[in-house]
Amino acid sequence: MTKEKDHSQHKRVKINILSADLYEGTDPNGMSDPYCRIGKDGKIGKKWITKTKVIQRTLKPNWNEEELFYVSAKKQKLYFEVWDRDPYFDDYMGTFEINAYECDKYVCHDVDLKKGSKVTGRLLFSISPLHVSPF
Ligand SMILES: [Ca+2]
Repeated sequence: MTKEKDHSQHKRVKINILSADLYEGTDPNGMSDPYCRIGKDGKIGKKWITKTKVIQRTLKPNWNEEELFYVSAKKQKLYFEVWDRDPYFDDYMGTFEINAYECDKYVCHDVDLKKGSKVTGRLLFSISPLHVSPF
């Protein structure tokens, strides 16, 4: 058994989580305090690898946060989840999933966020591949 990484099976991508337009607030004041997190596991509430800052009292958060990820041929998907920050239990607002391994050029995505089959808003982000240096 070797623990060396096979880089031919990995791809590095840069993601900029730009903004969202959420259709329904989850707080009593009709607003939310949204943040977006990214996971490699589709199960809600499970593993996540990064999250944006919380933007308070808005349904149109502007995050504009950049992150670098490795995606592998085995785990190709990234799940974007938007949550509303609450004092005790954050409210889940919607998900978008993408096969990040197929990314081979810069693309800006404007996509539906979904909670089950219901469209709960839109998410704007960009993704571009970074070539891994062999050195
Ligand atoms: Ca809240």
